[in-house]
Amino acid sequence: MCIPGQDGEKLAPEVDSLLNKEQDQVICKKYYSAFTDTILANILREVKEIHICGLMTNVCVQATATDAFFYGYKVFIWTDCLGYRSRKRHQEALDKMQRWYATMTTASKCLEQSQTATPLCKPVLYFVNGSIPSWRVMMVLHEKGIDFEAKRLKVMSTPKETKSIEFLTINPRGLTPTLVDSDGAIITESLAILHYLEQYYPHTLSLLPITKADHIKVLQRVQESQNLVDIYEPLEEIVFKTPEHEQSAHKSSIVKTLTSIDHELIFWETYATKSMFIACDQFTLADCAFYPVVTYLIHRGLSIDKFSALKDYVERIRAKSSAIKAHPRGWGPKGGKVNVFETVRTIVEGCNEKTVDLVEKVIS
Ligand SMILES: N[C@@H](CCC(=O)N[C@@H](CS)C(=O)NCC(=O)O)C(=O)O
Repeated sequence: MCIPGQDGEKLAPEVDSLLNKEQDQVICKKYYSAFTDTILANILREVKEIHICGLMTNVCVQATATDAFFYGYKVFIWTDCLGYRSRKRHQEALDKMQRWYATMTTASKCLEQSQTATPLCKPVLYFVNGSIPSWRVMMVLHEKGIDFEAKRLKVMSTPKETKSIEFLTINPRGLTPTLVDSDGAIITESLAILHYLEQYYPHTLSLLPITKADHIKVLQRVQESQNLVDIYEPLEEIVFKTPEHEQSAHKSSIVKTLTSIDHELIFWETYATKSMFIACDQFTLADCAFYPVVTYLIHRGLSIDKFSALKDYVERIRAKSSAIKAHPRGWGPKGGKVNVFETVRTIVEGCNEKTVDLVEKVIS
């Protein structure tokens, strides 16, 4: 019997060894049909074909195949991967399914077909290296194990590759990330792409929690992650876009911005204290939206030493393989060539003691 927590519930070692623990989703069912009282139909929203194997043919397999047919899938039964007690009942079930709604096939036939099939073209992600929005999308693509082609556009050279005619015809704003999906659908805006990938790649690892309470937190945190980006932005304007001799005119804006960053980080420290990941105890879209933001700021010289839960959180995510794969190319642990936080500290150095103290408190 498959009693939760007991040996009967475990997958056979041959099946277990084929599982990709990071990508494959295992769903426990309580009824004959795998669709009854599970999230299977939700996960397979965009899927057209369903292939069924398992046991027993005339019980769970047949019940699942019947439901799959009524959900509108094209149903395939792998006849060489079925288990049964009575050959007669097994054969009767196969005949019935074949007569009404299912196509009989075998594992080897499907494997052969998948090897000879022309590969589908991959989604293409246009990205700028080290940009927070592109980084977010890469995290999701890697976490969900979606095979994609990454096309890097250079923005430091003139003219910028993001403003080429070719790219502007794909995204008239000339901004990355821009995702061109394998069916030609074009989607821009990092946070919108995150939700798009979750919705249109449902057969991959889900990055949304099942419970309503956690789902709400994820939706909120994804949006909130942009707060920190928007608050920090003036510092980049001052450091990268303002001539050096004019920078000191922005002292009060620097102090205001640093104070706001500190205030914003207190929220994230609280979130990091409450759960394993930034929205709940599951790695979700919220982590993909937020982790690149905080890691970017650290790269630019922000210290989060005083936010111990946040610091632990960053270390935990940094070790994940999706974070390693999505990490901007050429970025080492030492931080960027321009230390924005250090630069603004030197700009406000001439301020009164109270202001300098405040700045020190925020950045160290
Ligand atoms: N709100 C957009 C912002 C996109 C954006 O500003 N992308 C920048 C990189 S951070 C870009 O592609 N810039 C190209 C350019 O400046 O030409 C998003 O979240 O996707």
